[in-house]
Order: sequence, then structure tokens, then C-alpha cells
Amino acid sequence: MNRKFLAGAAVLGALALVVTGCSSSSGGDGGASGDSGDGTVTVGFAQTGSESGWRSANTESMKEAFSAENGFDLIFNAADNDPAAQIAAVRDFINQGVDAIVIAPIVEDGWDDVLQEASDAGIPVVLEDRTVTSPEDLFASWVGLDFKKEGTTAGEWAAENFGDTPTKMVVLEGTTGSAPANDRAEGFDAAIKGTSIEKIDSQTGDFTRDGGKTVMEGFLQKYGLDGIDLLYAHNDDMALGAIEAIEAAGGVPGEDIKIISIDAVKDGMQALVDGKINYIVECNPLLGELAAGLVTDVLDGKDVEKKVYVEDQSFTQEQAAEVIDSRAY
Ligand code: GZL
Repeated sequence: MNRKFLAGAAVLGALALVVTGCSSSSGGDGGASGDSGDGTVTVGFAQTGSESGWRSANTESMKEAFSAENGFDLIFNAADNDPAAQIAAVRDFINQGVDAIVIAPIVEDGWDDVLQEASDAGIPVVLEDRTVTSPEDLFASWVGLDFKKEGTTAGEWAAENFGDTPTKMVVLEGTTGSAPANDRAEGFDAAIKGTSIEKIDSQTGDFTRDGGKTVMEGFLQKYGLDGIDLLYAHNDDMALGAIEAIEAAGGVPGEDIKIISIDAVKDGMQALVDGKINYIVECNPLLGELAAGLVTDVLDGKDVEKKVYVEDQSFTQEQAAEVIDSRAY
């Protein structure tokens, strides 16, 4: 997959962007079409729900970008992590005759039919954050993060720091069937292959703090504090729930059980600074301006990149202490 950098990506500041492929625009008639006559562009946004701090930051970013002053009428739906409800929301957008649809798909599969219906209705779809397994001609573009790379980065740090000694690891997986859960597992597992890190258990906490706490309580009952050396959590919210469970069991998170997480939201970064998490890989939620730019370009009949990747970074405890006060989320 050839990737190239988008020059001058002012919308995300210094963050480098990489893009792959190219997509001719769908919908639109060459002009700034798609508006409802008064220049306002009506966009249906199907969000996953409100499962995590990351999701809250992503929703805020999307609402700021698709604002009335920016020429949008945003119809927002949060599907409470229910894939069927999210597909129903997209179908409702189609029936309302919106100008464009943006989706953060809860899970990868099951999108072919409703995306085909949107295409048949001449309504372009832009995906943000998570991806789908549907054919790429069923959506105009996707903007988000490289989840497999995030997992690889986390796994490489684990291998470097714990890979030489027998290490028993448990995993808090993200939402079952979601792209980040699938890809973060794949990247991490490949990176620790051949090391002394042994995955003794893995279960979904559904990206929520309560889910992480409940599953970690089960792990601790099953293996005991002394039976677990390392936790890999697919997001900060589940790691923060696990920290509560570890402390309730009399353990010291970050010491008795080392913790590696992904997102780098404020609460996660604070736990990293406090020594309760050992390493965090960032997953930037501020995708609103890029998504709005893609919608505008598609409706204006411009060619858009099929995939726009936002680069991530990662943090040790020391690095987090240096940046935590200056971060945007
Ligand atoms: C990743 C995003 C994930 C976050 C979680 O881009 O889809 O969903 O890692 C969020 O915090 O719930």
C-alpha cells in the first residue's frame, strides 16, 4: 500500500498525514452541489455512542467542524454501541434525504446493504475513525488512525521492556468486531511473537471504564495479583477501570501489574504521569476538520483520497509529564 504525506496539513497542526489511493467523488454535479438551496449542507452523522473519553473528544471535534457557522446542519445520532441501531440511523438519514452521511462504524461488518442504499440515493458517505470491510466503492473516503500500527507500537514497547523474562499478560479487548479491537490485537500479537510474554487471557471490556473494571476483577479472581504481570488494554478507559480493580485488590498498578494502553486521553495521561500506567500509544480523536473537508470536497465534485491516515505518537511516563498540560484533549 503506497502512502504519501499530505503537505501543509494545517488542520491538524504539525501532525503529519498519510494518504492512500484516490477516489473520484460520488454525488454532486461538479458545483458546490448538495446544499439545500440556502447554501447549508445537511449532514447525518452516525456516531458509535459515548463509550469513552476518546469518543467524547471525537464527538466534540465533529460537532465543532460541522457547525452552523461553517455552513452545516448536523443531524447527530449516537447509537449507544449498538450496531443495529447505528445502521437504522443511517437508513433514517437516507430517508431524510440528507446531503451527505458521516459514519464512525461500531463494527467492521454488516455495512454493504445500507451503504449501497446510500449510493443508490446519490448520498455520499465519508467514514471517520473506524473502518468497514465493505467494498471501498461504497464510501467516498475514510479518515482515521492506523490501529494495527498502534498495536504494533504497544507490542514493540512490551517486547523491549518485558520480553526477556517470563511475563504473564492479560488483555482488555475493545468492542468485539470493531476495527480497533481487531487491528490493535493483530499488531500487538505480531510484535511480541517469540518473546517470553505469554497471553494467559483476553476478554472484551467494550472500550468502557466499567467494562475494564469488571473484566479485570474477573482476571484477578481467576489468577490472583501474583498471577498477572502485564495488562494490555485496547483503550485508556478500560485501563482506568482495571486500575480501580487492581487497587481494590490491594495491588499497585504500574508496579505489581504493568499496564500498556492506547488513546492518550487526559485521564489516561494523568494515570501515566502518576505511575499507574507504564506506556500509552496515542490515538488522535480530533478528526472533525478533516472529515468536514472531505465532505465539502466530495459535494463540490472534487477527487478525494480514499484513505487519510492521521499519524499518532506514544508516551512514556517521563514524556507524558512534559506534555500533559499542553495537550488539546
Ligand atoms: C479508536 C476509537 C476507539 C478508542 C476508544 O479510533 O474507535 O473507540 O480507542 C473508543 O477509546 O471508544
